[in-house]
Amino acid sequence: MSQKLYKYIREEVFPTPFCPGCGHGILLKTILKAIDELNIDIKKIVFVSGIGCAAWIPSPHFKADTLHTLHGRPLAFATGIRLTRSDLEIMVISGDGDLGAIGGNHLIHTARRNLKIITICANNSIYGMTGGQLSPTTPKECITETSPFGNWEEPFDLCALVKSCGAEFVCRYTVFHTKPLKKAIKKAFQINGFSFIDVISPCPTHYGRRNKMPTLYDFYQFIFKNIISYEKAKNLSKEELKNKIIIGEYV
Ligand SMILES: Cc1ncc(C[n+]2csc(CCOP(=O)(O)OP(=O)(O)O)c2C)c(N)n1
Ligand SMILES: [Mg+2]
Repeated sequence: MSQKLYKYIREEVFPTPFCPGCGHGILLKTILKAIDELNIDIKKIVFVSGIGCAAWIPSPHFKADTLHTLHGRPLAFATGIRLTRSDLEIMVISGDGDLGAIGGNHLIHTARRNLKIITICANNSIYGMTGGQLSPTTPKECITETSPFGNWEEPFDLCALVKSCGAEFVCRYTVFHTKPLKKAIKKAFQINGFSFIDVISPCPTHYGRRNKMPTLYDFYQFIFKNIISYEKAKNLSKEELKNKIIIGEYV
């Protein structure tokens, strides 16, 4: 982390709770970089998170107002803030399980209402904090704690879901795409509606270890072998898109 960003961090929380190779730390830095480059006073942003490793990105790390809420409920809290404080920016940062599973209803209805809330999903395709159970974004056939013979469920494309509900700005990048990711976070601050940024973030400890990708480098290779742009993906069949990671702007 560059010295410049230390002013946004509660130094007493280091070393971080993240495991070696976890992508959530890269996302943490990219969010702070975007805020720093926009010159926004971090005290004018309320960060809201649910429960999970991803929820630890803002709280306890950010030296700002943070609400560490109930599992699945950050968007409900964020809605309350939006209705009462139009002067503040609101950024929800949480996991694929928190936003897509237990919080799935809040996600679709906040997108439908198109409230001005920036939502960043740190998507590691697993319930990381609780030991690696499958989540709604776990790819088919992946081994998890609760699918030892492979996941047979179709995963959710959270971007497609949120887009269909009426969100204003929807995109996906990975933690290996820090430049477009930072640009997207900066853009989200200019959007006068609901923004959803899905960020593919490796979890070597629970996801990688069980799926022959025990290091961050393994994920790096896997991701660059399987990424495809949203524009190209539009013309491909469901079969051709199997296990592909679609990146870019959906809306
Ligand atoms: C009501 C409730 N149900 C279940 C849990 C247990 N729980 C805590 S975090 C979590 C999953 C977190 O997964 P995700 O949101 O993807 O975050 P990650 O840890 O993967 O970053 C679960 C099931 C809880 N805390 N509260
Ligand atoms: Mg997760």
